[in-house]
Amino acid sequence: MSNVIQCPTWHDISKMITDDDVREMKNHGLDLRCYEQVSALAHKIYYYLGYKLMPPGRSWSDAQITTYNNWLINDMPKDAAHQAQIIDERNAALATADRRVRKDINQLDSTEKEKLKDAFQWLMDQDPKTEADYNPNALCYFSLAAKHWYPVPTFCQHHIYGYLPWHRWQMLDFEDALRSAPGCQDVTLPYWNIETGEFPQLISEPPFKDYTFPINVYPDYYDPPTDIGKQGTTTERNSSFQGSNVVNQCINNARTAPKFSQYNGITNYKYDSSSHIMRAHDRGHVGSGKTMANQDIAAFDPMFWFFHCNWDRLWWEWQSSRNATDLEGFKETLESCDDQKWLIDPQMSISDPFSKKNSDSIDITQLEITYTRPEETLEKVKDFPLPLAIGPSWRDQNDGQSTLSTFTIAKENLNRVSLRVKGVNRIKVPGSFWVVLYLGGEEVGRDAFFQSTFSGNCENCVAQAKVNFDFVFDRSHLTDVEGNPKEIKVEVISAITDEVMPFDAIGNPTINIRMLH
Ligand SMILES: [Cu+2]
Repeated sequence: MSNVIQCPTWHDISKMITDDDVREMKNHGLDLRCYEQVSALAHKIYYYLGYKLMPPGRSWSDAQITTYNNWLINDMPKDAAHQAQIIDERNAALATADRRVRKDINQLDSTEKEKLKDAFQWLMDQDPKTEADYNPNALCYFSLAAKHWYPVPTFCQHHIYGYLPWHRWQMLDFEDALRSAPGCQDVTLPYWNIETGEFPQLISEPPFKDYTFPINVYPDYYDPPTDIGKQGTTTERNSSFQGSNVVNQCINNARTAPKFSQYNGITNYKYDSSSHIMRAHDRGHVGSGKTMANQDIAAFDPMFWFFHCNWDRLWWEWQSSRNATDLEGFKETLESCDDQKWLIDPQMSISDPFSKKNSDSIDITQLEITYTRPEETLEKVKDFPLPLAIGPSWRDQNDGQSTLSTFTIAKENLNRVSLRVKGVNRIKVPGSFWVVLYLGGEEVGRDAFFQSTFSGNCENCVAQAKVNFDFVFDRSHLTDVEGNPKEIKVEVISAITDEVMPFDAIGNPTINIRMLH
């Protein structure tokens, strides 16, 4: 036997035991063909197998020993039915476990840090060694991260209504997995308060520092634009977080959103271009590094979990500020024109592969989750260095135009202009990308879009191929000190390949400038 079995049953274990073994152990009063007898002594047997003391002269291969160890880890299932029963019992035990108090990652004490490391490392140790070993349902780091995008099927929901509920279930799923590590039953997932603008120190330590792909994540039919994600490659991260000012600006705008569609950024099934929480999330991904910027593989970077735990916390913070912490209250934040099927339809509201309903995700107190307040940062995040805002709170489709034949522009709006990069066909860009605005040769702002490198493969992405980017600033920035017009330049740059995309290759977007009023 050369391959490790991730979730073996007694059937698999018993096949590794030879008739010679059975004969020899009979003399010691042990029937190796009897499940009850072997499981009762299973850990002691592991000692002899693990140190290759037994069977004498025919010690097991490492793959066999690991398979046996996997059987122990999974509570020694006898057959498939028993395996299912064990999983149910584990879930029931988890449901009654202590409250999950999720803390700021910078607030963890040394015991909590060690436990978190142990739990991550344990999950990584359970990873498949070969593609044949890969089991999407196995409790291992690779399989848990794989639920996000690659390997197929690609479950994650981005830029659609279910984005926040889906990720809430994903965090819970991952936290449960961490809790199945030996001695880690009460570990909780901490969050990275992205508004600090700095990566937390802990993520520079193993096992959070990086992750090496044990097997290839990409399907055979797809040749990705970079090698990260292929077997043996390692995740890559920026040395420091980039773009925190725009992220913070979007978070602050989202905080004031009265309605969920404005908070979430979806109106009439369409991702809109205002400064909402999904935009903040997208920019956060792209500003974190090559792996986090790549939707295909983002979840394999260990920082992904702390990053996403924070979006869940921010959503809860917003829910709390809107009395939307239970389903009835939450429905009040939906606009009358919003379709609610994604939330309440018995089938459509289910988040695959977690088999959980979006409606059940709304009240996290029912899930025993609480969040501590983030640690106050000593150094206040610097102001945006350039006199430019990215996007108004909610740029209405009609902002900057009038339906009246006679009107006056309010004094405070006389100098406010909005520059919209309109109609970027994101399917034509290989993966996530930056949209950078230059005035007079100087970079004054950048926005980002987060997506898979193979977005043409996703029906949702194809249906929403054209996206817009808004920059809002004072009109005076269009001219230099002598009053001469500055050159206006926009670049669309792939965050995966660093390639600058010519406009005629990305659906000929236009740059529209309007006076806002
Ligand atoms: Cu994400």
